[in-house]
Amino acid sequence: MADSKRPEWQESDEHTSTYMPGISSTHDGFQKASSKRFKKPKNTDVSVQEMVDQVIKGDRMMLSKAITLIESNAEHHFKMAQELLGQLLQYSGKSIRIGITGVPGAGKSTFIEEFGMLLCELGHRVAVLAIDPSSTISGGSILGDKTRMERLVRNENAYIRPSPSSGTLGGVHRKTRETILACEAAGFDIIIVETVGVGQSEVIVRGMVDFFMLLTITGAGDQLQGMKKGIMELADAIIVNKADGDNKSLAEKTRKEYNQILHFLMPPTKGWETKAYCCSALTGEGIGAIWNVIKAFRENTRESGVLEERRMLQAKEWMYSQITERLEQSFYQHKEIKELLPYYQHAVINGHSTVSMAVDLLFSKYLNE
Ligand SMILES: Nc1nc2c(ncn2[C@@H]2O[C@H](COP(=O)(O)OP(=O)(O)OP(=O)(O)O)[C@@H](O)[C@H]2O)c(=O)[nH]1
Ligand SMILES: [Mg+2]
Repeated sequence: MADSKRPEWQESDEHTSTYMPGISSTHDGFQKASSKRFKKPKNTDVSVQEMVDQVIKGDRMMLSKAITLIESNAEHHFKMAQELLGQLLQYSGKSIRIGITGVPGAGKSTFIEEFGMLLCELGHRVAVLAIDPSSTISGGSILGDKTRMERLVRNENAYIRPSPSSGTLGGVHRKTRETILACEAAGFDIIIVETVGVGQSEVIVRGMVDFFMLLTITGAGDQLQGMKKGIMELADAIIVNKADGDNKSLAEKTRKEYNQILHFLMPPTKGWETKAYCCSALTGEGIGAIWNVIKAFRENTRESGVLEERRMLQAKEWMYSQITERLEQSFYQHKEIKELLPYYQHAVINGHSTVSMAVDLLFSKYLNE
């Protein structure tokens, strides 16, 4: 690798250096010395520039490395990842970004497999990403699911990436958004972001996609009542899945019930009416019609400018949410604040200080570094 290709910050500090095992650029000195005695490591190290070059050619292995870099929590990897993304940005943005949510067992994985296969057959390249709120707590990951998407996993036009398995929801949010950009730069023109429907993560996914759909099932008289209106208000389509066999007529009835409720809700996308549809992820019936709905949505929102407006707003909101998160981290990790906080908290709880007074004093400390 030519040294001239290295960005400045890579050369500046040997210790926070660019050398990430299995991912990063080569420490030339090390390799020269070591190559005499050791075999060259299997996982050849690569520079950011090489990664960019390969990712934009659509190299999946390099895309995986790039995403691993994006997901890394190490500070110097963060810098590398930003350098990488800075260069990939110009190639991104050209996909349709689709979000899918639904309670466990609604059939999300089955649906994505069937839907993804259809899109691949139509000549698209599909990337499937996941946000799993439980993994941020447990450290586990839902997409052991690769096994449930067997056909899609093997399809060379599909790329499935499990949820980042650690970090705060905010951190996972950043990683997934940046992974979307990397996948787009690698030529994936349809990005599907899946999340289990359990609250906060729907709002996060809604904020990073163009089209958001709620996958649901029948048997839902009570479920309909109990379903948070809030989630329905985020959706551009509601899909009643498992409309097959004996369940078909019930699914149709449920679809109508949803449409009745939707009639009274404010749709999330200007100029687009959210409606309910039926499908069977198992038989594939109705899946093609859902793709037609998404295509119509894209046409409609492109023409009206709503799509562009949404993406601009999303980028803006993302920026502010990152600023808020950084500020919060910086405050709570501040050495003196960490020490003082318990005392002020105690004072507030016991009525010795007003909240405003305590906060004011803490901020004076924080800002007077
Ligand atoms: N009859 C029928 N069964 C389905 C359909 N879609 C999914 N299933 C079944 O429903 C069960 C759950 O499907 P999954 O695709 O794993 O559901 P999921 O939403 O991904 O579930 P989690 O990953 O746990 O959140 C499986 O046994 C599927 O075979 C469908 O359209 N019809
Ligand atoms: Mg699943």
